[in-house]
This record gives sequence, structure tokens and C-alpha cells, in this order.
Amino acid sequence: MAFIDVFNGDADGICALHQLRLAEPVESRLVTGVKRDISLLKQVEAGGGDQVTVLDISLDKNRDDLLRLLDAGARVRYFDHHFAGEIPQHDLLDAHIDTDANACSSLLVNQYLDGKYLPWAVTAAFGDNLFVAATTAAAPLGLSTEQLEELKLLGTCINYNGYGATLDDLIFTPAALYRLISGYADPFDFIHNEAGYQQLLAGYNSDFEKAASLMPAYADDSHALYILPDEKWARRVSGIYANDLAQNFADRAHAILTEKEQGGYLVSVRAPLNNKAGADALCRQFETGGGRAAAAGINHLPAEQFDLFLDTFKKSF
Ligand SMILES: [Mn+2]
Repeated sequence: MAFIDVFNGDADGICALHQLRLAEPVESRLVTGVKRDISLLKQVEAGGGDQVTVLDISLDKNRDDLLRLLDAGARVRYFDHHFAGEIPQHDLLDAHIDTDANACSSLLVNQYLDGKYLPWAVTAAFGDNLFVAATTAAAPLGLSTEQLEELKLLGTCINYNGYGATLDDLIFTPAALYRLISGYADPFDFIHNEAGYQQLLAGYNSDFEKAASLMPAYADDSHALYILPDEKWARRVSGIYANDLAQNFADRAHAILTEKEQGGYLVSVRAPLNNKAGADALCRQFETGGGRAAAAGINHLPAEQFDLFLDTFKKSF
């Protein structure tokens, strides 16, 4: 009989697992990856008597492997807030799924545990950019504004740590960061006493300063396009930097292009915060594009399509 914990490598995935394992400590095998690596269940082999816990990855994207594990006799507990499609009816599946825009996996785990480790759920909600949901959930804690800001920064930094093309880009692998966090029942204790957190914070600040020193390659009143170099720091910070630009220039659409080693660009698009529409429609005009109305991307934009992209970006917002 084995315990296998499968979790997204961002703040929401890590804090969801942390709450559960504070409540139910066991030795478990950890399965995780960079934030964008969500096809995690395919890495899992389990059968009768095994207990698999799955956190913060789309059921729809993992459906075939979920069914494979259930058919093999594994018991699966699932918490998530991404698109799930039809939830399989199976005696061995215990699913806690809520796709509400203000839900996140850590808040679902918090409900399941009757609020036992609420400060970690608040941290995760901040990490998932759910500032209103995080502040609302935090009300019973009676925190000062300064303490809330500390949790917001913690959630942002854990989330930042998950970005990158491969594990090699990250400051900590998500499994290593989870293990650091797992020694702390109280996030304020982690914030004030964990040397690894100071390392993470220093990386975040340094990456962010590098991004903030870049001039846009194109800008007008309603658009800004930045090009980031093919470097680890750029891959780590691009998503967080795009969110920050969107918050600070709410009427402007943003595109962040990160140069790829083999040529071409990885593209992140944020629609204007005051009119969250059109990012997906823009990106889908390119072969490897997709996403949501407010935030979308293109996995590979060939260098020769740069002018076409800029033109389409300008016309889209
Ligand atoms: Mn999440």
C-alpha cells in the first residue's frame, strides 16, 4: 500500500498538499513538475490498496490516466478548480471540484479540513492571483494589513517559482520547495525563519528588476510588447511580469515574447485588465496558440511571423 501525492508545482498545488499532509501526515511519493506541466497522472503507477491524492491539475487533461488508475483498483482523492468536463462516477473516486472563478484548490482543501490551516489557503489564493477571494477568506484570521501583504508576497513567490520551461530553470524544484515548506505549520514562521525563503525572495526580486529594466520593443497608449532574452531568469519571471504589467496599466494590452534557444518566441498575451477579452482569439490565429479571454499564449511563434504577430496584436485590442 502506497501513498502518492500528485500536485501542480505552483503555490496552489503546493499549499493544497501542505494543508492535507499537516492534517494527515504520511510518507508519500511526490509527483509534480513545472507549473505548465499538468499531464502528471500519466507518471503514476498504482493499484489495489494504493491511495492517490491529486491537486490542482485539470481532470479533463488527466482523464484517461485517472480512469486507468481507478480501473487498476487505486483509491483517488481529487481537488481542483480547472475545467473538468464530466466527472467519472466511480466508487474509488472522491472528487472535490469547483470551477467557480473565485475558487482554488487550496480553498477547497481548506473547506475539507474545516479551516484548520487557513493561512496556507489564503497564501495559495494570492498565488493564483485571486486577491479578492484571498482577502475575503482571510477575514476570520484578523490579520493586519502588513501580515496580509506578507502572505501575498509569499503566495506570489511560490507561484513565481513554478514558472520555467523545465525544472532546470527553477530556483527550487516544486518537490524541494514543498519539502522546505512542510516543516512549517505557520506561514509566518516560514517567512521569518526559513533561509530558503530568503533565497527565493532574492531570486524573485532580482529577476523582476531585470525584467523591469527592459524597454518595450513596441508601445502605444493601448499596447505594449516586450522581448525577453533566452535566459533562465526571463523564463522564470515572464508570467509574473506580465501579470504585474496588466495590474499597473489596466487599459493596455500586453505581449511578452521570450526568445527560444532554437529561434522563434514563446508568447504570453494579457488582455487589458479593464476589458478582459480577445487574448485567446489573437493567439488562436497562430498555429500553437491557445488560452483564455484574459490570458493566452503561443508556444512557438516562428521568428519570421514576428511582424504578422505585432500587426495582429495591434488590431486585436
Ligand atoms: Mn490553482
